[in-house]
Amino acid sequence: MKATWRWFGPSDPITLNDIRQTGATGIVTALHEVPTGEVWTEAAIQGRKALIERAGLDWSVVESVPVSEAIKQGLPERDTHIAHYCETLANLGAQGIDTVCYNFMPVLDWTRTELAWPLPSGATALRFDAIACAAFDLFLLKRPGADQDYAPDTVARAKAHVDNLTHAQQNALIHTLIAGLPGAEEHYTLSQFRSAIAAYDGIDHARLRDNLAYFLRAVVPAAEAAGVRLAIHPDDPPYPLFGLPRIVSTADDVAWLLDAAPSPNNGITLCTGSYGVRADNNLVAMAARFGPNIHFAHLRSTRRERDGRSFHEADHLDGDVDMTGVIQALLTEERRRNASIPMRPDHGHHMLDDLNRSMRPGYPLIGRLKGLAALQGIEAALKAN
Ligand code: CS2
Ligand code: MN
Repeated sequence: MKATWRWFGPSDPITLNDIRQTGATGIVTALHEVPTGEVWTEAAIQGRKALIERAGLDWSVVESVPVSEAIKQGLPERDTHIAHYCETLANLGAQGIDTVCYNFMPVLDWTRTELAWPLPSGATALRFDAIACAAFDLFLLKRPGADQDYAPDTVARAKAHVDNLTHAQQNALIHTLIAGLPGAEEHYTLSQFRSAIAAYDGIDHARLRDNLAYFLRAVVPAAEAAGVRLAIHPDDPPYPLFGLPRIVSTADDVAWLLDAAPSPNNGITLCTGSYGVRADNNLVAMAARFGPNIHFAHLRSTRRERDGRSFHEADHLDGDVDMTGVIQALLTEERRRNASIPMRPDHGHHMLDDLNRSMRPGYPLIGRLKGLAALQGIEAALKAN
């Protein structure tokens, strides 16, 4: 596999020279400074690519070219945004950048309730506590109709949870949930978040699927023409939140997506940590079944907690994901296509000197370095057999 590392651009405290020492040879990045819906010019792409290449690395994957809310909601401006998206794909292809990750999650990108959950070792992990999330939804956001989405005992536990929080802790929870984790393009205050959700009134699972199909029917031919592979990232967590539909959470969703615009260029990011939160997603089976359309892999492992909805980010080899089985399936696919699949360690624990430095939640230096080393060890062992 092509070992890659997510780099957030020139402002990232982890420099390209640092990344050279991690064992990664490819960079995963985006022009985060370009507003969603606008074109990435070939000159801007070329400039960023040259910076990466001067450090002795390649720009392997774009994560992400963000999809606008107008496209997700099917608003009239979507056609302009889709035309810009196609132009961006053409410009990336012209620069030889051939893999593009994106997601189709309404309003929020990935979501957690705790950014520094202490592990027994002294390192910290990201965690999603379904009760804390319900507490936010019911008692801080006060979303109309939210009480109908939760079982009575969840409402009671959420109430107890919020009553136990100080004002500062409540604000921290709000901030963690909606102010935007690394890579998310949208950042909300409470009132902005309420209006963003209200915009989805009348957009159910079926409508959102129609909007994704409309997008795919336009961008997949453009990706083919540009020589670019599209790789949709799954919903994280892989189920609806705040009454918003989510449509990229299961193997059936992937089968639907591939069928909506059949093409080798219409593919997925196999994010094992995201899909792995659902016990009904068999990651090894998914890696084998969708192999030809897997264009990018995010390898990390999550551990489900008692209620089946809460989870934390485990060590890369220690969660609910059969990482060895997944890597084996990806290596089989690499042999079939005679080309390597880019993978990154996705997130990592904050540990050792990570705890003394200011680093993006989930994107520490040492924690990801440890994850990458473990993953590469598995790959080497499997290849030696
Ligand atoms: C997150 C997101 O789980 C993840 O990988 O770090 O930033 C994710 O990369 C984006 O949602 C993909 O579009
Ligand atoms: Mn991921």
